[in-house]
Amino acid sequence: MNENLYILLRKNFPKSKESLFTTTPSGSQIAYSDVDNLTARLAGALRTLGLGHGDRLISSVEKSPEALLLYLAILRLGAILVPLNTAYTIREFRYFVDDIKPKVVVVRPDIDTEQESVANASGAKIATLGINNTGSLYHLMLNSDPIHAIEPVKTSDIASIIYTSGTTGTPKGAMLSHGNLISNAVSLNKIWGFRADDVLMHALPIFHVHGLFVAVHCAMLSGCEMIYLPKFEIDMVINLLPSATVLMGVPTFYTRLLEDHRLNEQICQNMRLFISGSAPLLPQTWESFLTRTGHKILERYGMTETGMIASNPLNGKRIPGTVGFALPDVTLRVCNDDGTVIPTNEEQPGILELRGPNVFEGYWRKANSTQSEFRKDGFFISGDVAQMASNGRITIVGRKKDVVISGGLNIYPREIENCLNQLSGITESAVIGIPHSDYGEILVAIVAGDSDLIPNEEDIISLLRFDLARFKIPRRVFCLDQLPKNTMGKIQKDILKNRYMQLVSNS
Ligand code: MCA
Ligand code: AMP
Repeated sequence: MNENLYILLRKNFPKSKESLFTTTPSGSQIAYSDVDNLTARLAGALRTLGLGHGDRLISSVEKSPEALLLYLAILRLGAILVPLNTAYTIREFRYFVDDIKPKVVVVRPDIDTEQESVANASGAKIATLGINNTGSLYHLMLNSDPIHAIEPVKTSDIASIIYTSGTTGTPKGAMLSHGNLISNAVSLNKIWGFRADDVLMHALPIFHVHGLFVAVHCAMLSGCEMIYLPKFEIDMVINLLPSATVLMGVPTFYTRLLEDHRLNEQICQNMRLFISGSAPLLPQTWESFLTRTGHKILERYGMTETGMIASNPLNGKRIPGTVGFALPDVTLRVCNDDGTVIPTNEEQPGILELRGPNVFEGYWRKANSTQSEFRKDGFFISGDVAQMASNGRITIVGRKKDVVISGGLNIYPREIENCLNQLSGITESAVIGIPHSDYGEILVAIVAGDSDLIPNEEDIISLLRFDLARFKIPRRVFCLDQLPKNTMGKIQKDILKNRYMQLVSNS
């Protein structure tokens, strides 16, 4: 079925003029009846900037309803959205611009001159977009002819490229097609029972699959309202929870809610569903949430490259510590490292592999990386270690890949180690994840080398901040004479984890 995702979303807009698409805590509202017109006008503005079918647009803007309309306008044109975390440093921003070669770059109205010169050097057109209709894109929209036609696309045409850091330390752009996004959206909307009278509390960032696709598509396919928050801010969430029916979040949302004495059954009385994903939800968080609110959090599992893969059931048993069953159309198997399938009745842990219409089209300009993550029969190798029960229920028991998940953000140690190894005196480093009650895991770095030359902890952290977004900065840096290694010369991160666990946890 060749269909532009926007057409599918639009088919489900409610007919009533009053039905709201987004409301914000500051009181701004967008009605579904205005979305088509607004996005047609934004598409006109983007076309004036030269954006067309298959062209890439990088957006590095604050979360706002306007930024969501930008996404929809890009879909309409058959162009490709590449959303970036605004926390990225200029070094990171330059990498993405060089890799993507965008036709248009959209940044905040208070654009810094470094970003401007990076975008200029790439030959891209620059526009700005802020909250409350600020920025040059809005003015362009007022002066451009709307484009009402919707670009026909093929199922495999790319709608968005989302960066995910790589185990090599180099971020890779996962190309997600209209077909990928449609299949996942339709499945999730159905299995989670979304309906027109739902009100989704949207507190996630919109530069990841979770906030941009999983949450937004579920809401739009049922034509329901979103309480659209700039970020997860506990007072705002607690105050608005009584007006919501669904919350989608990372485990940190739930641990922060539990830390707040105002969380109780009463403020959740209109809620029908709490969904968690992007990182493991601890069973004790699940139990405490049930005790405090009477709600069983529904945990699901996914990846940038695949969208959602498995989910606990809406009706049926939600088991803490498990991520439920494969989504419709998704085939899962658990394999040994060499790809041989472990029979389900053995219930042995192995690498989870999957196939389905949700699986991405490959990494942008990285054909070799793409090839190495697929089996010959088309199964994608997730890198997560899972166990499948004989009824198909999946438990994620670990990760084969060296990644730390902090507050739902995936951080690849190699990227930070590469930066550390360039600092004076440091000959080798290891970045590890230490369990943390708020973020799930936090980063700790251990460096070794010439102790006379190695900068002190504070200086190392300051130096890293030039290169890395702040969420990638280790909380602590320790210096050793030597890092522990096995007989093959590989750094033994498990030994380091055990050693620093007690010292650092929750500091
Ligand atoms: C912010 N900081 C972090 C994180 N977020 N540090 C580590 N891990 C984080 N996740 C740092 C900031 O740089 C800042 O550092 C300080 O913490 C406070 O920043 P603030 O903005 O106040 O952050 P926060 O309120 O603590 O935010 C935590 C958060 C947020 C609410 C958990 O990170 C969040 O919304 N995470 C969701 C991420 C997400 O959507 N993940 C989905 C991707 P300093 O003080 O040094 O400046 S995975 C995905 O899409 C797949 C498909 C899936 O399965 O869902
Ligand atoms: P990302 O690469 O940012 O898309 O993150 C995807 C990774 O997050 C997966 O490969 C898992 O390691 C992890 N993940 C997502 N959801 C869950 C979950 N419910 N439980 C455990 N890990 C999860």
